[in-house]
Amino acid sequence: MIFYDFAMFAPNPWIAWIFAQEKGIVLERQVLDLFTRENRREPFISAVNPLGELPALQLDDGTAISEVTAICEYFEDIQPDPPLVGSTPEEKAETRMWVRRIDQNVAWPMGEGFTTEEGRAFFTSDHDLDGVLAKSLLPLEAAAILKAKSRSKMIWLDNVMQGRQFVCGDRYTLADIYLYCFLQFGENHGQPIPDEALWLKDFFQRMKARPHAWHGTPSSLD
Ligand SMILES: N[C@@H](CCC(=O)N[C@@H](CS)C(=O)NCC(=O)O)C(=O)O
Repeated sequence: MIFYDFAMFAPNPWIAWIFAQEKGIVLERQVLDLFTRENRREPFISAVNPLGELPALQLDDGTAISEVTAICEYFEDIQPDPPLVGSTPEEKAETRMWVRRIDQNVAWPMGEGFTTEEGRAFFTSDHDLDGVLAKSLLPLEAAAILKAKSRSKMIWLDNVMQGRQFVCGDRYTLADIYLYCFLQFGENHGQPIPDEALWLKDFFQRMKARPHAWHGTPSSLD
C-alpha cells in the first residue's frame, strides 16, 4: 500500500498519516514534489488521482483512493481497532457529522483563504500546467472573507465544545485529528486560533502532546 504525501506539512495528508499511525497501519510513503507540481502531472494524475491532490493511496491490487475522509474510512475498515470513526452506527454518524462541519466551516475557507492570498504567487501561473489541471484561484478580494468565515466558525466551534474533552465528547476520533491538522495549518499560515477561543487553544495543546503531532517548521510557501 503506497501512501502519496508531500515532504512538507500539508493538513490533508497529515490527517491520513496520523490516522494510520494511531491504528498501527504500516504505509510505504512516496513523496511527491509540490514545487515542481509533480502531483498535478503524469503519471500521478492518470494512475492515482486525476485531481492531482494529496493524500492518495494506492493499494497492492492497483486500486487508487483519494479524498482524505475516504482514505481514513478505508483504514478504519481494514483495521477497526482502535475505532477512530466509531463502533456503532450512532458513533459513526456523530463523527462524520463533526468532520463535515469542521471541513466546510473551518478547514475549507481557511485553506482557500491561504490559496487565494499567501499561496497566490505560487499557484498563479501554476507552472505551465494545462488549465484544467492548474489550481483554480478565487479573486484576491475573497481571501479576507474566507479567513473571516473560518475565524468566526472557530469561535462558534469553541462555544459548542465547552465541557467536552474531544469533539465527540469522550471519544477520540477522526474529527479531532481533522480539526487539529487544520488548526496547525492556521497556526503556520497566519490564521491562528482566535485569542478568545480558549477551548480550542487548550484542545490544540492537548493534541500537540500526542505522539504523532506535527513539530516541524512551516513550509516555504509562507
Ligand atoms: N478534497 C481533498 C483535498 C486535498 C488537498 O487539497 N490537498 C492539498 C494538500 S492539503 C494539495 O494536494 N495541495 C496541492 C495542490 O492542490 O496542488 C481531500 O479531501 O483529500
